[in-house]
Amino acid sequence: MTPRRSSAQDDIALELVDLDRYPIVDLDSGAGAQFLAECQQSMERQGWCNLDGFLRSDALIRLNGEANDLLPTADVLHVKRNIYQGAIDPSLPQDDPRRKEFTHIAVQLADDQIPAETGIKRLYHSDILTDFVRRVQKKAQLYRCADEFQALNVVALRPGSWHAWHYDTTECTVTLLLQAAEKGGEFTFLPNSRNDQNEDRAAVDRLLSGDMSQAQTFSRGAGTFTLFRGGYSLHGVTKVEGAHPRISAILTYDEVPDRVIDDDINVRIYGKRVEKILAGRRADASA
Ligand SMILES: O=C(O)CCC(=O)C(=O)O
Ligand SMILES: [Fe+2]
Repeated sequence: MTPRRSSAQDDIALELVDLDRYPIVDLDSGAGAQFLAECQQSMERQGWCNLDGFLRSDALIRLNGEANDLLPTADVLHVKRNIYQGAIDPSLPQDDPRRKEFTHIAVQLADDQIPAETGIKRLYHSDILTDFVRRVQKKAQLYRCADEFQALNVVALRPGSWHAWHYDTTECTVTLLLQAAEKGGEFTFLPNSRNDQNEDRAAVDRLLSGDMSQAQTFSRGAGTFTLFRGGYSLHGVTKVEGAHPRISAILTYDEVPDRVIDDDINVRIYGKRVEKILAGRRADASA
């Protein structure tokens, strides 16, 4: 009888990730341990870790092709929200910029619209990848977000669109650029602009008023994998310019297992489609 291959050997990360450059398979010895230490230092020093060319070039073509094939089935979302994505701090004055709502328009596939067999879904479900993200973020436990809509998203920003400033509803986010904008479309953020107690309000207000001088931005080519603490770092994407959309995959993680997001937040983000799904479910439950 042929022995069953171990799940590590079946892990899609082994096929898609440029393991020569980014040895995420063995982080406990040699080149892998050194690489992990560098990522952790980058996270600690700067609040982010940027891995250019993380996907092998053939994998990038495949994942971007799949995203482009699926995107015509996606909804065009008009996402209107304040930066906290939920309740605004009522102690803030009415005209405080942090009470402001911003709108961005995105063609967006929610997790439930991305088939299990796609490369991006399989990559997100890779335990090797999740463990790598956990160790870079220095968490004792890290789980893929369990929310049926938010866990993994593919977001296309068309020319003229931006991604409005916000904090993510989960702490650790990875953004994987699948198709770069010709111009603009820069991922921009304030690393660790808040913690559980405080927020750097001066820096936040500056960004919200359009002053980008304190914000971190860096150009990222397609295939770049960026780790940061999205729940604690105010961020967004500048206006996309040129002829084609910018497409990124958003992979979310949480220290708490089985993390799901409140229905009202999901309805605010994903709109009518999700509202219908949730209402249908409530109707079934009360039938
Ligand atoms: O597209 C990106 O790089 C970031 C998008 C983002 O912040 C989000 O979807 O929460
Ligand atoms: Fe985000």
